Amino acid sequence: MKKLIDFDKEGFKKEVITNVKTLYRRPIEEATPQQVFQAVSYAVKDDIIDRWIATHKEYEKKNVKTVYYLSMEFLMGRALGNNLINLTYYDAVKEALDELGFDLNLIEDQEPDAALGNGGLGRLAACFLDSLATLGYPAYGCGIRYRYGMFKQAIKDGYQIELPDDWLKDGNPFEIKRPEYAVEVKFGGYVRVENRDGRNYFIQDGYQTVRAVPYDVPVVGYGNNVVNTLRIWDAEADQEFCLDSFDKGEYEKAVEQQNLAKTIVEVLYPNDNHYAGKELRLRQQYFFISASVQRAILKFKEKNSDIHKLPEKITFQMNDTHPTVAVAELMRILMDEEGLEWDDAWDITTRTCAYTNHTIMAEALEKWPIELFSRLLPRIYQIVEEINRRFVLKIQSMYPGNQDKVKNMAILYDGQVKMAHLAIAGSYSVNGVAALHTKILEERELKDFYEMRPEQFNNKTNGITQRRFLLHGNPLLASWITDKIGDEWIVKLSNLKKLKVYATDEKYQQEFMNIKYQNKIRLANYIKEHNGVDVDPRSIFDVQVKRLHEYKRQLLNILHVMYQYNELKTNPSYDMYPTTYIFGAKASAGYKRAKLIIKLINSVADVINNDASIKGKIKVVFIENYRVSNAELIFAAADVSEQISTASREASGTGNMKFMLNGAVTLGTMDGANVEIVEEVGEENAVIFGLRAEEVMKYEREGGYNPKDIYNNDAAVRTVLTQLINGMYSSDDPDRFRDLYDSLINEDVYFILKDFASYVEAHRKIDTLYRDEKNWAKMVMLNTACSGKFSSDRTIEEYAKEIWNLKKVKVTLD
Ligand code: CGF
Repeated sequence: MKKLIDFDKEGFKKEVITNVKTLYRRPIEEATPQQVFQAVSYAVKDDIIDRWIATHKEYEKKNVKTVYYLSMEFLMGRALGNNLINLTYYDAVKEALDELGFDLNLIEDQEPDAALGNGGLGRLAACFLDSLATLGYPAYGCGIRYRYGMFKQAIKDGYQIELPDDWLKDGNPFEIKRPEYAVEVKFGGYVRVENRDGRNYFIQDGYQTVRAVPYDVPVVGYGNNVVNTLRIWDAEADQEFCLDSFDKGEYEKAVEQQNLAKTIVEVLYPNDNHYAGKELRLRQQYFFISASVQRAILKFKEKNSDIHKLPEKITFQMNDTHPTVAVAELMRILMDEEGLEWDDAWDITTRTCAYTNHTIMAEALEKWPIELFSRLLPRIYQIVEEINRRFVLKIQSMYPGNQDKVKNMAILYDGQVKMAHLAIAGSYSVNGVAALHTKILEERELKDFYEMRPEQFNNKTNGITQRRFLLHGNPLLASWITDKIGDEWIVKLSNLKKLKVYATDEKYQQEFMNIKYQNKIRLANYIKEHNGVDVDPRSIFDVQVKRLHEYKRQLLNILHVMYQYNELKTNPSYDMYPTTYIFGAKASAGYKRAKLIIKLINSVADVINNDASIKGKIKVVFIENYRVSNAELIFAAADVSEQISTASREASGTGNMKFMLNGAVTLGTMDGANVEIVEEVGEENAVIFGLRAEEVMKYEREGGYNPKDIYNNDAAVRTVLTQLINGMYSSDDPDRFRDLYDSLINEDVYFILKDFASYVEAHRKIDTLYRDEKNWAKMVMLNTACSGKFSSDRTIEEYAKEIWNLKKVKVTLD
């Protein structure tokens, strides 16, 4: 691996020993693994700090344009290993710890995942931060320092149980509290208008206040001395105000403020692609947005005197609709605090804000009741009203008499504030996250907005960082690749195409497949340790790991497993390659059907794994508590990547890219970024099935299809469905899975039965392909070789050039 500067191994060892002593009053020999983790992390942080300071000095000297990536979620995972990788010290530190008698892998396992996110959207934000720092682009990630992150999942009797994720219990050695940058955020009260010198001033009174205090977490770029900042906000009660309230005898008010501060950052809402409409959630949104935008403006003003220059120095990139209140907050600051008139403020705002859409799922589109919104954020609501009034006038002048346009595009409609509409009205750029997704936005979901301003729309296909998901997660493959083509792929993933020539060479095929086999053994050991199930690393590892959502169709996957099991049991000549079906997924705590699907998977696993008569031909494993850290092991070990969402529903997907990078074959629908994966690797190196997006959308326009036709005509489907309600997988309660049965037979909103036969066919094809060892090796190697496009470095270059207009900065250490 590339060396940044010479690593002082002896000095590092001494520092670790000293840290253990000063932190815990213990000699290193008596330190617990957690204490060693803390001591090592502090030593690493020491190294990061100089680079962090140097980076910010350089940014200030050059007065650079900065992107503020505003996101409710940053699914960072563990920091230590990733920081070592990006400092290019990983191997050296491993050696140093060996000499001290510790195994770096075990020390890494001491670190809790920073799970401040649900799934794809939050992990994308984390990959983007890694790429921004690696490419040397000035950036802040802005989010919330949730006291409890994504819940820990335990499986009890096959059911998901949610446990609190107390990730800060032992402290976070990498973060730094910055009380000097604290700001005040106001909620509630009323707005008073004061006329001074012929101008109206809008003053919020009678409000509750919360002190937003930032914690900075370093984001280390790979081998370039750049360290950017993830700024996560904590809430504290405003002490001065509280004391004042006590003095005035307003005890309850003071207590209320304490409670508000405590609850606001207490917990991450565990919903992915689903909006719950809870008041606390809106508070969280305004809290971190107001704090981030206020702070960004203050920082801007340290170096710039003309507020009109804001768009030249800042872009606020809004990650989905969650942060879109930023549009109104920026307007508030520009008008109420900077004294600008509406037109001026609007011009600046709409050249500073940009919006990324991540989904077309109706249940994910945020709409707040006006009653709630205006009560909680009275001044912001006034501004939204005025934005809406002007926007509606614009619609009416462009489309006179067309009431449908107003209905479809207004920001305030039917007693609701539509956050996506606010985002689009207030942004200079609107992007989707894969080509197909952007096309659907333009042609269907956001058609009216696209027609109004086509130049505003663009596509930025998602990406993932190869530094975490290959260099750190799959060290064997990483060093094999470096051996073959050098190590530049770490920062330039398109170099992987140089591996194509090895894909037809038997010697290299064997090397590659041997690495896959080692990784399968590593995962098999993990499964044995965590699930107590023996799986055979020679079987096909067929994997579906992602959030549990009906549109992702884990149900289709498990129904197919049930079907295959039936075949094995009833047809003695049924020939199948031994396959291990691996699932990992968290379901939102309140999503009943998703939780029932988890129970079904575990129930099917129970029956099949314990049936000796099938001689281990099928194994089913549900990996508990799927998260970033175990994902790294899983991607490295997969043969088949299940990407089987109903076409049109998965905006992009990013797991699909991580599997491809690690040499797995996609078994998928033509959905999201799967389309581009197939484009890159060729249809012959993936297995595609099912309805296409246009077909799904056509059925939907025409009111769906009739699943009963399939039930009546396909005996295999009928058998599997009957087994959902005849107690085969729920002998103690035959009706347990009736809801799943009913949902399929009555509506089948996600076209599971419609795609079933085609999915069975796709699995047969996988089975045949896998038996042809040489061709399979070639296929998986080509998948790795063709995955270059899916680096988040490529995505970020596109954002930086086409949306943000950022310049790269070089950082040197004196
Ligand atoms: O964002 C998602 C993911 N579930 O978090 N959406 N949201 N909201 C999409 O469903 C994925 O398809 C997408 O890859 C991800 C990041 O853009």
